[in-house]
Amino acid sequence: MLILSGGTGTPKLLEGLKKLLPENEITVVVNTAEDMWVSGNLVTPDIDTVLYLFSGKLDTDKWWGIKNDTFITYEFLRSLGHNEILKLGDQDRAVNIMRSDLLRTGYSLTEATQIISKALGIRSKILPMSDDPVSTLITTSTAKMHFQEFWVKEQGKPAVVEVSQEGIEKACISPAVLEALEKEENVLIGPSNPITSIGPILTLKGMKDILKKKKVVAVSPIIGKEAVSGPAGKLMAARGLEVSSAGVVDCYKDILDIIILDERDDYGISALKNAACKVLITDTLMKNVEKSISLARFVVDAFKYLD
Ligand code: FO1
Repeated sequence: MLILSGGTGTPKLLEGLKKLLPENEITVVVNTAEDMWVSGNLVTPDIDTVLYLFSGKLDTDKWWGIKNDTFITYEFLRSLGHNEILKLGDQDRAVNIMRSDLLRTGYSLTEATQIISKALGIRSKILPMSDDPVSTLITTSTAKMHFQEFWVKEQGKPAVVEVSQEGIEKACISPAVLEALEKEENVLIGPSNPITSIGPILTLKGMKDILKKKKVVAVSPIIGKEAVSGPAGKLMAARGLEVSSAGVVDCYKDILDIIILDERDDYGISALKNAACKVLITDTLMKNVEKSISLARFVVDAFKYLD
């Protein structure tokens, strides 16, 4: 199975999938539009969450960073008056340093990710969506800023006027992702933010045309008129989309075969009664590992409807 991932929603489902499927049958294509250079090193939050999840290192209280990491460098930098936007743990920073060093030596982001992945003992394929830089920018009523500045520094509070992705027109799907897509029939879009986590992957040139030919199942990250977590609602509204599972289906129109809705999502269930895609209903709230595994099982079974 090939999974499109970003943020923290899809990694929760990946936690279940990796317990059900052989690790070498899992390929994760990851959003890179939230990547940011911090103090000279490239931080790739969505890739790292997946790397740390598969290597058993993820801090699953926050769903980013390494569990039991220390923050000695971050705190010392602060004491010197150097305030970083992202609170980077020491081990997490070590991964960022290794990645950035590999990039400076001439490796692509895909190659650097493969090297780190191997060093962490991971057998699943974790692939950045592109080797070209893309940045999600948020325009508020007073400023235009990087996604991390909006989400971490401003705590997602300012009203959002526009969401754009700098570099997306020039960015290409990486050769490794193209190769993986050639081999894989089943594509899962995890319950991540459709605008900033999944949106950049789908906007890459040619991606939607490839996915039209695949079996595509998505799990909605919205229940009723609210996102399960994160800024998805605010950002969907800024794009003029309805904040609902119907709005999610709108984002994935033309490529989606099945949408999985939460059993509490009365609004979505009724709004999608006559949807062009099939609608399946289950408990999608992954409050613990057991819930992640049962949703993962439901997702694996959903693809059988498309055989
Ligand atoms: N999220 C926060 O809310 N505060 C942080 O200080 C923070 C630091 C951080 C460092 C490394 C990393 O890989 C992720 C980090 N995140 C932090 C998470 C990140 O901002 C987002 O949750 C992801 O971009 C999700 O889409």
